[in-house]
Amino acid sequence: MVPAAGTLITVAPTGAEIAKADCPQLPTTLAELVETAVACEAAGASLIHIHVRDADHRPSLDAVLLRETVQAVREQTSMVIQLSTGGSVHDSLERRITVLDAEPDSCSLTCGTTNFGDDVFLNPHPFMAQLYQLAQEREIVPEFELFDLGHVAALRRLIDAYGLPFGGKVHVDFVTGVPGGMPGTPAALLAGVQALPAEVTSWSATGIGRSHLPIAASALASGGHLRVGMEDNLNYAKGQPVQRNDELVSRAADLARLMQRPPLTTDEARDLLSTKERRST
Ligand code: KMH
Ligand code: ZN
Repeated sequence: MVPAAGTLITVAPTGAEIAKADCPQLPTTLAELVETAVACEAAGASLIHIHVRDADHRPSLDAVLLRETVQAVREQTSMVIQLSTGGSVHDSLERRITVLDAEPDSCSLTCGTTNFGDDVFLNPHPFMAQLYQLAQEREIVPEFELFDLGHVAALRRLIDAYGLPFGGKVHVDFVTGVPGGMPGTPAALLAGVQALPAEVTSWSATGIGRSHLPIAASALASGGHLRVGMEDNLNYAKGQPVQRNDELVSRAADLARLMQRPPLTTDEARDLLSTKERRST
């Protein structure tokens, strides 16, 4: 892997787990999401990982909402747009795969089933294989989400069976600290990094909750990129709830600059991931 000179900062602003009623500052409407995207791009994010919510602020995989969201964020920012295919733990595999119809630049692709708190986040191999091949066909770049060390082996199996993603790059994201997945510790993260297949061209990491900052620091120190956002962490510091996603992005950008690996521009992010140009000129 070529050492990264800059830092890809991904923002995951909403997620599917937190209720609006419990966290009114969570961006759940299209207007809030677009406003968040614009602020996060200005703060240094170049990739946005999106889950959409319906009019009642509940997680949704509605095709119209997804299309409208991709279109609006594409019009208002130049960030790489990644739609979640993970959805919520209650979404069916059949519905989750339809997310690609909204023509995002990128999609998440989780490399295995994981205990997710008291729930199960289901990703059987045939689903992963189907999603991977559909992403190749639609020229959408997958981001392989690795919640556990075994997911690295599942990624190896996918590449062996189906070759490289569209664009030829392989970008993975370690999601650490989920109750049931790999712990949010530097040791666990580095074990995952050391096991990555040679085909991987870049990796990022996020730590859920309290592991957010230690994982960000470990990733930066080890040549990785960063994912931050309210999907993963609702506290800026002890006793200080996050008010806006761009607070987390600004802090990540400061850390990256401090480590002499400044945030990538959106064009640099597109190069890193080899996404297809879908913006109209
Ligand atoms: N909401 C989690 C069950 C993804 O976006 O692909 C799954 C998730 C991963 O958030
Ligand atoms: Zn997600």
